[in-house]
Amino acid sequence: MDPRDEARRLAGLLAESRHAIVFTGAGVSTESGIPDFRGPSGLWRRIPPEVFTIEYFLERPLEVWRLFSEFFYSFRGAKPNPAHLAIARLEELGVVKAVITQNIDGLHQAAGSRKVIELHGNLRWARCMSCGHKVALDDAVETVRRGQLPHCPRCGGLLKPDAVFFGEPLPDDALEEAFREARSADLVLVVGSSLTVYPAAYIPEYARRRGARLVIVNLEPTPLDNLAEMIVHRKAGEFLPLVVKELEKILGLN
Ligand code: CNA
Repeated sequence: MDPRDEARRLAGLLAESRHAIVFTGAGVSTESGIPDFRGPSGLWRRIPPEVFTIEYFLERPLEVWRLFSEFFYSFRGAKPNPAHLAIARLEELGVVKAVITQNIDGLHQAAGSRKVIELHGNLRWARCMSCGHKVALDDAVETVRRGQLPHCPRCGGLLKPDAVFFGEPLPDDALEEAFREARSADLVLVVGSSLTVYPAAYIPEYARRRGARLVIVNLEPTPLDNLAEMIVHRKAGEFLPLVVKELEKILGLN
C-alpha cells in the first residue's frame, strides 16, 4: 500500500476519535540515534539485559552506574526526530490527549508534547533508595566519573538512576494516570514498541479490550497485532509526518 493511503486512513481514524492517546517505546527514538533494546542494532547486543535488573544493581552498583553513565546518559544530547514532532503536533491539533511513554529520554517533552506520562522514569534525576530524596542525575554521574558511588546528601543511602530497572515496580502516579487515560481513550496509537515489556504493554491492551481502536506503527510484528484495526510497518519518523499532513487537510488547515 502507498504510505500516503495508509496515512490518510490513520488520519481519518484520528479525526473521528474524541480521545486519542499515543503509547510509545524505544522505536520512536531510534531515528534520533538512540538504540532500542530488541531491534537489530539494539542495546541487548552490547549489554546483557540482566545488568539492568534491580538485583544486579544491588550486587554491583558501581558497575551498573558506570554502564548507565556510559550508555543512557549519553542519550541526553539527542534531539527529537520527525516522529516526536508529529506526535506533538497531533496534541497541538487537539486530537491526541496524552502521550504515554516507556522511554526515559525526554524527547517527547523536547518536541513540545505537553501531557507526557513517563512509565519507566527519566534521565533527570537520581533517587535515594533509602529515603526517596531526588538529586540531579548530572551530579550523580559526575561522582561516578570520579570512580565513586553516589550517595544521598540527606541520609547517606545509595542513589539509583530514576529509571525503572527490570524487577522494580512502575511509579504509582504514572501508572494510575496512564490507566485513567486508557479508560478514556477511544483510539490508542502505538509507536515503536515491541509490546513485550509488562506491565507497560498492558495499557494499550487494556484500552483495546475496553473498546478503543488500536493502531500499531512499528517496524516488526507485535503480540497485539491480532487486536489491531490497523498495522503499519514503516519508520515512525517517515510515516507520522504524512499522517499530520493528511489530518491537517481533513481539518481544513492546508
Ligand atoms: P523495544 O523492545 O526495544 O522495541 C522497539 C520496537 O521499535 C521494535 O519492535 C522495533 O522494530 C521498533 N522500531 C525501531 N525503530 C523504529 C522506527 N524507526 N519506527 C518504527 N518502529 C521502530 O522497546 P520497547 O520500548 O517496546 O521496550 C520497552 C523498554 C525499552 C522500556 O523499558 C524503555 O525504557 C526501554 N528503552 C528506552 C530507550 C529510550 O528512552 N529511548 C532506549 C532503549 C530502551
